[in-house]
Amino acid sequence: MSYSEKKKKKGKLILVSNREPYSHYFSKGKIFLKSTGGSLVSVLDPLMLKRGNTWIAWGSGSADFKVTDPKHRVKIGKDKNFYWLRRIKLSKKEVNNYYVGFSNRVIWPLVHLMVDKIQFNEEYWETYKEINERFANITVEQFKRSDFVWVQDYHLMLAPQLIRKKRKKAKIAFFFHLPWPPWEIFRILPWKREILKGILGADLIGFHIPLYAKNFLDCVEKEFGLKSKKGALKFEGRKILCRNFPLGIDFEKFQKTSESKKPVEIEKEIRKSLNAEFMLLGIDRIDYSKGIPNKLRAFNAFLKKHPSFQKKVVLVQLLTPSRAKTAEYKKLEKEIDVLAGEINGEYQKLFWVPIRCLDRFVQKERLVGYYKAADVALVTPLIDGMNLVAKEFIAANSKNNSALVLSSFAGASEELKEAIKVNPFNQNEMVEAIRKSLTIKPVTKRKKFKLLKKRVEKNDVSLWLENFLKEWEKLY
Ligand code: ADQ
Repeated sequence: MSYSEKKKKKGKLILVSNREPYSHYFSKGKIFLKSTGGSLVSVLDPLMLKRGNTWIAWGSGSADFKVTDPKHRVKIGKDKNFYWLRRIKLSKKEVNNYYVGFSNRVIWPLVHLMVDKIQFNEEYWETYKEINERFANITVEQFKRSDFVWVQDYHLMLAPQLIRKKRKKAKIAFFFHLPWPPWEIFRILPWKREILKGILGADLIGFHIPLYAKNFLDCVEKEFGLKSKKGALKFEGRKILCRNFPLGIDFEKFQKTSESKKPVEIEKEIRKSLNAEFMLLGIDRIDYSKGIPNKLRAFNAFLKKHPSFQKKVVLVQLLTPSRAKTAEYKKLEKEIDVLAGEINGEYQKLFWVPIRCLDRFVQKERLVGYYKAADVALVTPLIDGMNLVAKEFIAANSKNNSALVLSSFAGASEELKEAIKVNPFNQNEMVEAIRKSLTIKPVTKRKKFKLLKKRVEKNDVSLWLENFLKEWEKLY
């Protein structure tokens, strides 16, 4: 029996997140249900089926409110194993201000240290407050005394405190999926105090790595003059614990998928279509934090510096459309397109195209097929909270014969010690890392890969969950 099962009787769980685990949508006049996917949903969904009360989230699917009851709820699961998905309706304007605006145009660039990209806007902030209030009120409506309330991520940083105001004794936790910036950056936010207070409404605050937890505690100290000891501090008479919980992936699922028939066929099909000895792979959402132009420029410089690799190596770059298709993202999409076009124009030969950009979301089996087909994964974000692509790539390669080039500025870099580390801003280092990844001795490569795999397997998403719940339940 797992830890969470043993503790099941201790109280039910209310999850509060911007994104819903399932959405209903119309297609050809019919209504379909789809999982919104991701490692997090795949681990939180079974947990919720076992001990969930309600999952509160924005109902973003086109048919979401066609299937809900009068209380905007839809039942997920059946018999004893079920939970309610309580959907929150947001108007177009609210989505634009709270989600596209405050979350993605203010907080996202701020925590990714790109201050010149922040679009400060009072209306975004006002709506962010309103929507957090709405999430908090609905949580309180669903709340029973023994419930545990777990708020997720940067869209809902005010919610813990707003819930606390109405339910003083509630057991509240918060997990932040992005990097937390140093005080020198954070302090420019006009609403810094309210945001910190909001998060401090939780009893347990989780980050991916120690650096982010340290930065957060430093901000709290600078803003409120509160000192912490081993991650613990007192705020408004309550004890709060702040710690790191590095998120992992569902290792077993990736490994199993990678050994099944379809990904193996897809792997062969991809390799055949490339007509090259080596395949480099990039998989990123189209976002400036992912450093895609830097990667393409480095590949260009690599081909220039090491012409013997021309006609031998292809970079396959999968691009996932980002959360909100804003003008900034469209600009980046164009930049990537132009860059790839220029590089291809310069080097392309008969039967060899150096860069292939594929702008689409692919199904899991195809994604694993790409991971398997690659000799090297180039995971080179300028900064990233964790980066799950690096971990998925490791789990999906059953032959242990690939190499991972990883940005030192991805949270995953702390754990994945055997990867070839790079500073994505340093082009020479990037070029050298690509060369190294393609020429590394097979024995060394295998040895390093096996070590990486061990880590990803051990620190998988269930361990993350187990550790988080254990720490949280210990507080009461
Ligand atoms: P993201 O910025 O979305 O997440 P990441 O952790 O890499 O970044 O997760 C991306 C996910 O999307 C992966 O599971 C990947 O498989 C999938 N994906 C990407 N492109 C795809 C494609 N073309 N087709 C199908 N699937 C695709 C944020 C933070 C990260 C943090 C996570 C989790 O920015 O730093 O790791 O949350 O906390």
